[in-house]
Amino acid sequence: MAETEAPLVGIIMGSKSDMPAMEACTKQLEEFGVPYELVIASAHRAPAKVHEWASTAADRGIKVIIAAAGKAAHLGGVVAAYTPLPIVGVPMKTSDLGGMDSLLSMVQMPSGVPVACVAIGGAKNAAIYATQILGATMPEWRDKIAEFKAAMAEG
Ligand code: RP5
Repeated sequence: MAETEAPLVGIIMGSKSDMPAMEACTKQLEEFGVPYELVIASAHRAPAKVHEWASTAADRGIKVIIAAAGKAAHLGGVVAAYTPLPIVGVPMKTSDLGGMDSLLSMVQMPSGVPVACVAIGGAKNAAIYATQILGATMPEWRDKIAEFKAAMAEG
């Protein structure tokens, strides 16, 4: 990401242990050229940090948030409480329940507070989806997605 570019995607993850799995997300955003910012903040270990980051994200120019967390993965829902921005959750694979714990915690948000959710470990898809959300209103990113899909179709 160019230092001068204001981030459009905000990535938040519950632990630095989520970083290896989320490298597929940052790599894909970098391939698209989407500027992003990344923060590590746990909903249960650092709730004040989550609050501060989420409640100021829209004013910083962030358009969409990617929230990655594992186990009792309530991070996306907590972030959703503090921002009007759309949130894409990435449930982390876990050692105890294989990520089903993360998936169900994330995907089962009660009506009224949505968190979109990709597959367990679906970090790359989160990046693509976030870019598609940008593309809904910004032609530059819509074009990137169109190029990406055309390349996929060619195999
Ligand atoms: C969650 O708990 C994190 O998102 C991570 O996936 C999981 C385990 O965190 P660590 O104990 O590895 O820091 O908060």
